[in-house]
Order: sequence, then structure tokens, then C-alpha cells
Amino acid sequence: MTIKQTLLAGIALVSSATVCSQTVAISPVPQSIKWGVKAFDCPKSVTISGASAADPDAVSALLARFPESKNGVKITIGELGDKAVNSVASLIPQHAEGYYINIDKDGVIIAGADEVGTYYGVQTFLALASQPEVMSVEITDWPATSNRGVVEGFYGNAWSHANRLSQFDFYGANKLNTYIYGPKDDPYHREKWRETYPVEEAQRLKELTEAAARNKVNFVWSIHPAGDHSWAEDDNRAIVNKFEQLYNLGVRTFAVFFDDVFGKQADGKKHAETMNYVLTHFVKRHPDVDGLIMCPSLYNKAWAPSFQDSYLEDISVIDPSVKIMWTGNSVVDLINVDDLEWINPRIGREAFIWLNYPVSDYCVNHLLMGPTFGNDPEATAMVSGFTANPMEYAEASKVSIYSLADFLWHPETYDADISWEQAVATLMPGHEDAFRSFCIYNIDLGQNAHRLRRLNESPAFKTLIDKYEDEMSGGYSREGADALRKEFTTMVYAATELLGSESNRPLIDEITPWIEAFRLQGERGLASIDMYEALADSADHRFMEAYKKYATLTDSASHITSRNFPGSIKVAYPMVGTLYAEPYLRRSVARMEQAYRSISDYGLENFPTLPVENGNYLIMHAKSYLGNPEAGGEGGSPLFQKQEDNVNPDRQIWRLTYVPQTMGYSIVNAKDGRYLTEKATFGTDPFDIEIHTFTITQNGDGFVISNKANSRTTVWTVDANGKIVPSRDTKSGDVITLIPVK
Ligand code: LOG
Repeated sequence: MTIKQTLLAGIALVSSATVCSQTVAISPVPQSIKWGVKAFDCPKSVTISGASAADPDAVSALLARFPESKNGVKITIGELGDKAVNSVASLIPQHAEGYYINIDKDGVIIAGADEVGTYYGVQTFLALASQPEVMSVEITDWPATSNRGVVEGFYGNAWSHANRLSQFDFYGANKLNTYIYGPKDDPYHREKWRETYPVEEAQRLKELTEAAARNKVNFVWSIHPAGDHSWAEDDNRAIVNKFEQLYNLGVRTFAVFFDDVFGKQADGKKHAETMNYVLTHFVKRHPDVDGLIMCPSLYNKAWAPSFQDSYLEDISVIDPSVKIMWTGNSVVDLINVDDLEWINPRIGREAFIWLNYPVSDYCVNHLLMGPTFGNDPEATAMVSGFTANPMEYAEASKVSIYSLADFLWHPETYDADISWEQAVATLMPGHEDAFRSFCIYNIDLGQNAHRLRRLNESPAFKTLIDKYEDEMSGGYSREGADALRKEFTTMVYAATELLGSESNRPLIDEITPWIEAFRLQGERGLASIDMYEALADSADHRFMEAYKKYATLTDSASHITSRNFPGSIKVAYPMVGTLYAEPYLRRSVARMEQAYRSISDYGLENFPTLPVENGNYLIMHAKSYLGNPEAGGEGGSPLFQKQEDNVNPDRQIWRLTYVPQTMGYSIVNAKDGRYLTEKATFGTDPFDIEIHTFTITQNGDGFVISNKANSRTTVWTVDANGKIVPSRDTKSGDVITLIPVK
């Protein structure tokens, strides 16, 4: 068969195998849906009645998919009050943005409660009509949450113009109606908030407001004046002046952000004054401006104790039309009823949610591609709006945004896993399985300052290692090796397929560094199984070849970066499978290295040489000795001391032990067994290698000691009092000398 014949056969097979039932997902899930039998084949064209009175964006969206012709499928469209849909007026739900759809063999009726409703009705119809046969159906639908969407509010590289245009189409299709513009690192939002946008940027913003409007998305523009607002009228006037520019570019809803400022800048009374000033001097002067939103400085419950008691009371006097944002129980948390019961009475209104998920600006090496779960469905009834702060990776963020749209529209029936499966399939048509494999290994955030974890990463991999790891470390298990080899092969195939796929290039281009890391992880896994099998055969040359391959692949993975361009605000070092796959690989390779050393001398020079042998050491800085003055106590800090400890020498002796998994050392005091933590204090909790091991690198005659926890590297410097100060400036590490003691 020629290639062409093969393709044709493939298509014939698909269409003859098509069953007559609804196979495409409608997301968000409608409030009420009644299926009937097949109505007609997927329309080739449509005949529209009611188009002249109906919402023009709804009609355009319909015509963008189906051409009009006399004999096309008959579509009647309009909103409540339009003549065309009079016959179904009583069936239209009385909810803002609601709609009614009826499809039968005679045609289609799409009737909105308002213009947005008609537009959303068309979106649902387009989903229904995206399969070969369209089913009879009656749908009554409306959103449970009024303002639903995204707040682009992260630190890092702001979304591009193309990113945002693509987002708005996505919001339109998924029935999200709100986008708040507030990227922390757009200078005209924060640092240079007083300055108006230059012509070119202004033109792009105008295009954005137009694109948002076409998709029924309310484009909210926010200003962040709080870094250096003088609280004098001049500065309030500067805010109004800036808003006037944005008004002229088409913005009709505005926001003022006061987040992440402290002290004098976090003054509730001043914030209230500013908001009321903007109301009087801007909002009231433009009858078509439809509202103001503020993000307070105290925007989560965990911070309440460190703020002046009166802060929330001070802002509660702001005109009730102003919406006040809230991230929940802490900066990064899911939203619960309890949080809202706490905040709503304090601010005298329903909070407007700023959900810090899937934002990754505090764990930049991770992509958050997992299911969106943990928000209380009941919480949606207690808010004035609900927006999510995404990753700087706009396309990748759509996995979570898709589910957010589903959750907010119909919280009672929301199922995070089902919604996630649909998101994955919708975003990579034709490569669903490969994309799913990738996403499943990119779920957890790792150790991070905000402590949010997602422990549902790679469950199948976890099952495999739970089942086989003990067996494999105790002896040879063919079953274990085969099962893991199969999984690692799937990873490599999935990555290769995605890298070569064409169905969503913007997404693939954006996440390529993570896909590469994923592919390498699979290949490293395969090399580790080769090592394992060679070890079982006592085949030292074969083992060493596999080991060298593993080491080369690991080295390549460590050089992958993302957003590593001149002027980039944050560079990322992609990490994947950090919950189970990566720790397993490191454990098993470290174990095999040890086992190999006991059977052969061949090629040992290929293993990394330890910068320092395991053992007891004096740790010295200049002429001082690191000691443990309060040994046996609970707190205290290690301290470089000028005097040798003659009373209790063990207090200045430290046991260094190499931990192959992290390629770092644990540092434990000989006197009381307490370990040094990443903050250079003492730890007594169960030892966590991911946080408390130190990398020791040769520097001249001495060493530099660094620690990589929370994805941040710090190096030891020593202050004038002999205290270790972990510095983020990784170039300025102090030279430390290590003297072995017997
Ligand atoms: C910032 C936000 C940032 C997020 C996560 C708010 C209101 N402000 O801690 O810009 O993306 O946390 O790092 C924030 O959440 N501050």
C-alpha cells in the first residue's frame, strides 16, 4: 500500500466505526442536559435566522466555523426579547449569562438570557457539533459564579501579546469572563506606575481590550502604586491620569494592587483614601466604567497577626462597590468556606478570590500540570469573583485554567480528575496519551516556601516502585526490571512524540525544556535498568558502559534551562518527576554504584570522585573553628570560635557523610548528633536529604559549601561574629578549610 492509500483506509475505518452518541466533552459541564437520538450529521453549512438582532460576536463565532447557505442546518439565534427566540422565551434561564439550546432534526435554537448567554450558547453548540453526528439535546445552562477568570499577577517574565490573545480565545470557548492584567514585572504596572504607556505598548493594549471584548472577556487593568506612593493627592492624581490612558484604550474595569508591601506602605487608611479618591475622580466621571477592584496588603489570613489590628477595618469603609481580593488562608492555598467566613464579615462584602494556583513564580523549576483540586465547591457562592494566578507559561497554564472554568461554572458536579483528562485531551488533540504521560510527571511542586504540595504525581510509577523496589535492591527481579523498562520507554516515546507533534506548537515550544528533561529522565531510567541487568550478570564492562551513558544523560539534563535569554527575569532549571521518579533513579543508581564497587575494580575512575572523604573534620574559617556552643540544647547556632574547645572537643568536630542521591553531604555534630540545616541552624527533626545536604566544592586550598533547598542555592559566608550567613549571591562564598580528625 502507498502512503496515500494507508491514510485513506485509516479515514474510512474511523468513519465506519463512529457510533451514534455524544463523544466530545462539553466543558464547563452544563447545569441541565437532556439527550435524545441522533438529530443530523455534522453540519456542512448553516442557515441562520435572528442574526441581525442577536449578539454579533455570537453570530461571528458561529460563522467562523460554518459557512452560511440556503440549505444549511437551520439555526435560530437571539437573546431574551428578540423576536426570533420568542417561542422559547419561557425556557430561557433567568440567570445572567445563561442560555437555552434545543437541537432536534428540524434544527437548532440558541437563546441567551443576555448577549453573553447567546455567545456561550454558541460555544456549547460548537462543542456539540464537533463530532460526525449531532445529537438531539435540550440544554438549560448558566454559571454558578459571576466573575470567573485569571489574574496575570505573577513575578517573572510577563505573558507575550500572542500569549494573551490566545488566552482570550480560550476563555471565550471555556466561558471565563474575566482577565485582570497585573504582571508584577511590567514596569508600567508597578515600578513606573506613574508613567503612561508609550505609543506601541498602548496600541497593543488596545488590541487586547478589543480581542477580550470579542470573547466576552472583561479586561481589567490594574496598577500597583504601593511601592512608593507618597499618600499625597498628587500620587492619587497620577493613578487617575494613568487610568484615563487605559480608559481611552478600551478598559472599563480597573484595579489597584497594594500587595507585597509592608510598613508605611501597608497603611489601610491610606489605601481606603486612594480607592475613594479614584471612585470620586475617575469612576463617577465615566458612567460606563463598571467597577473597581483592590488587592489589599493584608490579603491572606496567615498574615493577619503581623499587621496592624485595624488594617481590615480601615479598608472595610471603602465604598461597597469596590471588590476586595483575597488569596485565602495563606498566600498559596486552596479556597475554603472557613476562609470566607473569616474574611467576608471583616471587609463587609464578599471577597474576590485571587487563587495562587497554578502560579509557579516561587517554584520556577516545576511545571504545574496536574488536576486542579482542593477548592471548596460551596466557597463559590460566597465570593464576588474568582480568578487564578497562572504560571508565566501561558499555554501550559491552560490545563489548570480549563478546569478552573469547569469548577466555577458548575461546582457541584466538578470532578477534578475527569476535568483534567478532558483538558489534556483538548489541548493536544491527536497526542492525548503522550501529553497525559508528560503531565502526570509534572504535578508536584517539590519543597517550597509556601508549602503547597500535590502528592498525586505519577501514581503508576509509585505503584511500580512500591511493588518492585525492595525486590530489586535485594536481588535480581526480572519482572521488576521489565516493568520499569516499559514505563521508562513510555516516557521516552511520549516525549519524542510531543517534540515532533504539530497540533499545538505554541504549547510544545513553551514546554520543550521540560519535555527534554522528561525524555532524558526516561533514557536515564533505561540506562539504569541496563546497569541493573549487567550487575545481575556480573558483567562489569557492560555495567560501566551503561553507567557512563547514565552519567552523560544526567549531565545533559543538568544543563537544560528555560527562559534563559538576555533580560529574562527568571531563568528556570527544569525538574520533572521530582516526587517519585527522580528520587528513585538517584537511589537505585547510588545503590548499584556501591554494589558494583564490591564486585569489580574496572572503570571506578568513571564514578564521581568525592571532594572529601566521609569522616570527622574540624571545619575552619580563617583561624576559627566551627563549634556547637550550646550542644545538647534545643536551639542555638553553630558558631566559628577563635579558641579551640579544650573542655569538650567534640563540640568542634563534625561528621561529613556523602549522600549520593543529592551529591551532597550531611554535616552532623559529634557531640550531640544534631545536623546542620540549610539555614545553618541545628536540626533534630527526621533528616531530609533534599533540604539539609550541602555541596562541597574545592576552591584553592579550601572549599565552598553550598546548599540547594527550595530550589534556591545559597552559599556559606561568615559574618564578623562568626555566624554562618547563607548568601543567595552564589559567587561570594567564603573559603572553608576542612581538617580531618581521627
Ligand atoms: C503575590 C503574587 C505572586 C504570588 C505567588 C499575591 C496577592 N501577590 O507573595 O504576585 O505571584 O504571591 O508567589 C504573592 O498573591 N506574594
